[in-house]
Amino acid sequence: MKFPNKNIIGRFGRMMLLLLCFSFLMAGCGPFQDVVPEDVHSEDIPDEEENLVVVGFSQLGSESVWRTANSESIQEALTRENGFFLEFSNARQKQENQIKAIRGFISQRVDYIIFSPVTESGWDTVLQEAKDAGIPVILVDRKASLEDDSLYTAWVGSDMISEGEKAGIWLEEYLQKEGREEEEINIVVLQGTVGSSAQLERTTGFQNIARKHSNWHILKQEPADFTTAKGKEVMEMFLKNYTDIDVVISQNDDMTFGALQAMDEEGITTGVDGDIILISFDAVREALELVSQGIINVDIECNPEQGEYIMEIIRKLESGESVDKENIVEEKVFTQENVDEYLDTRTY
Ligand code: GYE
Repeated sequence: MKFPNKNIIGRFGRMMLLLLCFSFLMAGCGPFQDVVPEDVHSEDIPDEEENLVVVGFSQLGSESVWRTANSESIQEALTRENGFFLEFSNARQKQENQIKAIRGFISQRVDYIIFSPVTESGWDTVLQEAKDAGIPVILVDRKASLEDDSLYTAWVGSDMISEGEKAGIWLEEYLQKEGREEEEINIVVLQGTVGSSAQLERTTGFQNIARKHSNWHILKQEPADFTTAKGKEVMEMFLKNYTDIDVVISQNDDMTFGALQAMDEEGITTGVDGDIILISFDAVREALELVSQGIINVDIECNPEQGEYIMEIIRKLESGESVDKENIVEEKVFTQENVDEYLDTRTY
């Protein structure tokens, strides 16, 4: 076996620990009350013969349609039928909850920890604890900025700098097609959770392109936490402060939905025939429908279906094979021209 410390108590021992932790949790007095796994029931606790791979998953929250699809993809891959016992913990967008969940997984001696870090910094200590316990960590979706890269075994996610660049390149080409490449262009940006990979990298990527255009002016970038409610609030503020917005960039679809409500209330239209150019990220079904209707100009896809990749990585590690450290998922760009052929098959 690859991770020798785990053999000290063996898989059966870990099942017993899991059972013990679970009874604590049910009694409401255990160390994990704040990180109650959502899907664990006493009859689900695996027995020794099943020989399941126990995985603790700290998901950062449930703030967006994308996030729900990401959780589902992982839950659908790491099933009992596929040989896994998955403990799911929702951190509700709080780093402290994720740290608690990870510590809980360590004391249960799970076989693997997977987690999506809400923000990039602040993980060195807890991941060192996981390493010391001999538990491999697989990062999913967002990244962690670590002093020591050996604190995680693999990462599965998107190239979000490239996503930001795709948004910039699309805008470049669009303005050119419209004969507006010389015009002064005012841009506002609804950003995601401050310090998250998605916010940092999409911002950097777009700026990589924007800096080539002295006539593009980013009037304001304001965080709206990836939620519809915040997206609406921040867009209202933009509309109050700026009367000459040409482009709205929203770093996810949920904020876009909120921004659209705010603009609609002011009688402002968006999209191919609208007053404002609207650029979004994620490409969930409801947003793709708005692309098809010409209300969102372009949606840069971010692919949440990462469960299969994680399953493959764990299977390889279980059989002693090496794995790639970085695993980037495939993504497209959707406009009115190509969106209809993908709409039918979009499940989230
Ligand atoms: O774009 C957003 C979510 O980290 C890529 O997080 C993810 C982002 C996604 O809340 O909708």
